Amino acid sequence: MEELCQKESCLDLPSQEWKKGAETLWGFCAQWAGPKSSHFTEAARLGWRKAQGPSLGASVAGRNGTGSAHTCAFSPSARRSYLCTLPPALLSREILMADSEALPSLAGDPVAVEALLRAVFGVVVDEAIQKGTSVSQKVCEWKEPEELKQLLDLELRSQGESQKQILERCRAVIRYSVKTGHPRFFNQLFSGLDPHALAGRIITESLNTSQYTYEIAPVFVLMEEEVLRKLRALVGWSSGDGIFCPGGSISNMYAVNLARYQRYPDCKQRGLRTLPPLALFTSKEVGKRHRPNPGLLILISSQLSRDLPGLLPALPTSSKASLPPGGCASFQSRSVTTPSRRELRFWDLAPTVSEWSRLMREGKWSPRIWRGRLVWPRLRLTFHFFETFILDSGAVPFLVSATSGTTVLGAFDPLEAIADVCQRHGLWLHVDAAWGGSVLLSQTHRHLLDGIQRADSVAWNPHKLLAAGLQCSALLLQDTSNLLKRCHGSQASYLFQQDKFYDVALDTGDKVVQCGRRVDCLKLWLMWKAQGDQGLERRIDQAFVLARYLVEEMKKREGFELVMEPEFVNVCFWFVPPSLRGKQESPDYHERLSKVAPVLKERMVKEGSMMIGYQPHGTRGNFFRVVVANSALTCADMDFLLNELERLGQDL
Ligand code: ABU
Repeated sequence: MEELCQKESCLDLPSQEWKKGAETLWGFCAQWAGPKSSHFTEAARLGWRKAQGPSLGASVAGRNGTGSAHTCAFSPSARRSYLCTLPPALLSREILMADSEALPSLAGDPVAVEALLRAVFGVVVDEAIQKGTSVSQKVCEWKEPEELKQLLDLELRSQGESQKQILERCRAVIRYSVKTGHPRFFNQLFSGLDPHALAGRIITESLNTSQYTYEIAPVFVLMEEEVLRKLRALVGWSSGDGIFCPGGSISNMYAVNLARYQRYPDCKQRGLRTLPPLALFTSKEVGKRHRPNPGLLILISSQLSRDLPGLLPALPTSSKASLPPGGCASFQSRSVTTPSRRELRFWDLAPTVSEWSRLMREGKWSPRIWRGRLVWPRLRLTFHFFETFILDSGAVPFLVSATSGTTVLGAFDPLEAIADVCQRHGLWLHVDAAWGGSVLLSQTHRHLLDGIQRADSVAWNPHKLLAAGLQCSALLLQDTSNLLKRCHGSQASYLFQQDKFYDVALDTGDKVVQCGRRVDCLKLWLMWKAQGDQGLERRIDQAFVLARYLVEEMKKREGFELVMEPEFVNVCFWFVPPSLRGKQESPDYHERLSKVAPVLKERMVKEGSMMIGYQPHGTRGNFFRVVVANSALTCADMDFLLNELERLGQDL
């Protein structure tokens, strides 16, 4: 058979790929030589039949219409293939195909594929899931970056690796990754591992489709619609729209874009230069700088404006190019806080007064408005100030973004009061409930979000407290006028043909600014099916109970000082080490206390015993934030946390 090789080109073909190669080349030859070529037909038939056999080679030969011969041969026993005098285009395609010797392909060796995947799943179940969620194992295995690079052997090489090596690589990836499903992982607003959600994620990855059209994602288009309907119902809406987004910040930016488009529907055609300066109110924790009290800030946004041009894909390139750097006018970013309901005692406008004073000196603000407006720390008056300021500055207010569950302290803005202001002034009300939205499932605690039904849009991340898995971030809208599609649609003719054989309203791709979109609904849907509303509600309530348990236990111990009574499942506190106890009056007490959390964090991570986040917040120095989110947690884990902090900090 190998005599057929004309030595013009000899290619290595991996054993696992040889059948696939035979099929592929057979297809090329059939196309090129024509199926009627007797020489080709016979050889191809022979080759095809033999290609199915366990050890024999296959040969395909033919003659094209112009008389130039081409020949291909496969020799599985020698694990080589030869192909000769094929057109260069075909040759280069074959070279690309034949250059991968690492993994089995589905077509080439389904048995090897199955063996590989079963082995990988076994490693995942053993290492990532069982060990990864066991308190007898570490939550992380810290390595310095240079050492980790060596351990992982990250370089990508021309030669592929064996299945055994690949499995070792999977083990190493899992070993050195942080186990976010571990009961001692308190570091982020997500934690825990829901098996049904994970099953959904595995299926999603295996099916590998994009959510943009019904034709390629029929199940998921209908499922997304149903999941969003369920989330909207919990908000309190019987109709509306929505979309799963790549994260809460993107959901929030969508809301801004929609609010602006609703107010200026011709902005896509006319460009942003034609709009007046716009102003919005948003939760101060969206901003870069954090102040003592989470609440609202007025952000005349240079920060936000950086994000907006990316949300206008439908603008003609020329008008995009002519836009100012920001989508909202180029104002300074300034904040004024209002208190959230539990934090009125922290209310202090003094720093803000000096900022506004500077604006006044710079002629950006009328003194008339300045006097008599800022000094009262009362929500209504502060809003009155906002309104007056904005109107006087010429900026057009268009949106308020309130927060239900701030990132650090877990505070909830008073939505009813904010909704009153929005209603009075025709402002779009967006609620960033990325963290706190899941509380809507709890009959006991959903009052924290009273008023959310009055919002125009809501961002809610089930990947956080519900542990649906990253990412699962819903933007929910009360709108029923197809605003999402009108605002973001670009009518790509290769995806959204209007003469399709099914109802094209099912195609969701024009609701979003991206093109391909991950399927994020299945993991949530499957988990919800398994748990029901009741199971999910129990999880939320349990998290509140455990957070309260942790707080009460802290109060019994000497070395723990709460930042505030938690409103949610964020428990914020200082660990006061023995050397600082009773020294509260020392001038350097706060400075020294602020250094404790980073030291303890390093110790816990290097031991792998637990992970807790810390941060400064406004004028407060570093403190720990424990997020009680993992549904596998028990009181014993809370006790462990306190004991472990005491152990790690006993010499400080
Ligand atoms: N989306 C902000 C999440 C930050 C955190 O997990 O702490």
